[in-house]
Amino acid sequence: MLPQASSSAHSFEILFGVIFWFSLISFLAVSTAIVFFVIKFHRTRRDPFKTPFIHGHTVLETSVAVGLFVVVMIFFIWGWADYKKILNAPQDPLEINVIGKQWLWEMEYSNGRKLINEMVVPKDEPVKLLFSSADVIHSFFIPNFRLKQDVVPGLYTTLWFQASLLGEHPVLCAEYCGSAHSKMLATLKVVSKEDYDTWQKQWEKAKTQKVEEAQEDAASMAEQGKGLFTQKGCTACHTVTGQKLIGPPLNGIFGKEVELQDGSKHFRDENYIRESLMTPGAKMVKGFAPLMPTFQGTLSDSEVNAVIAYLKSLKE
Ligand code: HEC
Ligand SMILES: [Cu+2]
Repeated sequence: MLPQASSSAHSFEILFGVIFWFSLISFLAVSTAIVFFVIKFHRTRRDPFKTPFIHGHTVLETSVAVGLFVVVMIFFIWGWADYKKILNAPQDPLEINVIGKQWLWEMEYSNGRKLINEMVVPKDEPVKLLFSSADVIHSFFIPNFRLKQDVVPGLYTTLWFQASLLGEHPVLCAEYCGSAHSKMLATLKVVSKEDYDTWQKQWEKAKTQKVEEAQEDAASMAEQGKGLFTQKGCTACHTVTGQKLIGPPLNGIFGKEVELQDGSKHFRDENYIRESLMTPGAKMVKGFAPLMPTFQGTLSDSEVNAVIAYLKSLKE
């Protein structure tokens, strides 16, 4: 059996066991009874007697029906009581955003720290996961915790737990989501509260240092943006050398004004570029046709940031 690594794992497993063994024993009892009756009441072709007419037995039938109803209600009420415990998280849990996308899990902590396919949580502390999907339906499944939650596009779903066992626990995607579905794996690391705090503090310290090296960072982001510019097909319509194609050239545009179709002028800042990518029709550059496709859903937030950094880095 898998280890029971969360506060709810034990009670779920007891209920699961009760239902499993009850079903298995009932199944064996019914099958045995069928075989027994088939043999006992078997008649050969030569047997001259017709099957006797059997009258119903109201008391027996009613008691079987009532008995089964009671059993089902016990399972239902028991299951509901357990389920109610995982419905609402206790006050002030540690919240982690989890984004499911083809084919990885992205975790984002409230301090901005992002991890791919890896989650670190403190032991014995309530943790609440807030799920969203970037594409199709996924399902976040932690077998050792006996917990699973669907991750649905356009909808926030949640799950909370209290990890009770230090160590690494596998996380799987439990909803078929495309060709690499089976590789959509993550690791959930449970560490002590002290280790968790130092883990976060170290990162926060490193981040502050990084801000000081922001210059270098911007350069690498621009580099990433340059790659995306070719990968995402921008080069089909845009140059960065001043020539017009289907779209206007994009060198040296950042921070300058653009003349729009209706004759008005607009300052090209980050929001303008972002809007050009997400809703290209919102502000049309004068002299061009509305041919740019939207990159909503194709470019992630951080990719848009990289493209902006690249456009910023281009001089006239
Ligand atoms: C199918 C052709 C096409 C593709 C592909 C395309 N664009 Fe465009 N783009 C245009 C056209 C046409 C315009 C001008 C009309 C408008 O404003 O929508 C434009 C406008 C823009 C503008 C505003 C330009 C200005 O002078 O203010 C930006 C920024 C831009 N595109 C960036 C991109 C980026 C980045 C990509 C790739 C991720 C991209 N475009 C892909 C056709 C395209
Ligand atoms: Cu998936």
